[in-house]
Amino acid sequence: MEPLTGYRELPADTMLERARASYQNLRCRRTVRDFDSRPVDRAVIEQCLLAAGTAPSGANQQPWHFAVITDPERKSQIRAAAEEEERSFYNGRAPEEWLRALAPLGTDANKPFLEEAPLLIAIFAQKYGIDAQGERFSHYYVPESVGIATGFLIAALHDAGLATLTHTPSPMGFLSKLCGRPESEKPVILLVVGHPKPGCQVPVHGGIKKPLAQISSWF
Ligand code: IYR
Repeated sequence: MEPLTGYRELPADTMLERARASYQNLRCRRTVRDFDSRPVDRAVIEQCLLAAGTAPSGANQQPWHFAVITDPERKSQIRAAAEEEERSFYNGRAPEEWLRALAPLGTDANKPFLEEAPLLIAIFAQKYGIDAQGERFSHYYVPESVGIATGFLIAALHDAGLATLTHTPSPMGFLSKLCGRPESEKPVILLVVGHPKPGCQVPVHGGIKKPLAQISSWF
């Protein structure tokens, strides 16, 4: 054990002020699909990845890996593979109900942002660990842990003035090969990161959030 050093209690009014500021910052985040190609400083991304890596995880096993792709050739390969999957998704594989749910977003099989955005972060979940002897060991609460770390990452990128798209080409197995990741890891999210294109438009639908009374209850 060691002393808890990072925590400091805040006066009640400061607490409320900061909680409000945090909400006001996060409520401005919008998922963007139209990216400028301006590059982003690697040091900024590294700080955001470090922030993601502080997330709580099952048994502190940190069962995640973030593969950052900036190389145009690799981005093109990812776009080609993703669009192939998306074409089959939009042209038959997706059930009607799913397509109806997506209609307000206006998405289709075209994914130019996969080449236009300066960087893509492929997020991998480590289904199990491999020890120094090459033996497998169990990881616990993997989807929850990776989801929390991804949330931290999105919030850190937003705070740094970057826009993101939580993209989920389905299936996305092609990312394992393109990023050279082992069988023990499953790609779960392809986060598109960069600056929004000037004049970028976003769907009205995405900005409508459920009210507090609907998303919470108190006992
Ligand atoms: N992967 C597809 C479809 C898609 C699915 C969901 I759920 C979304 O919130 C958005 C899109 C695509 O990227 O177009």
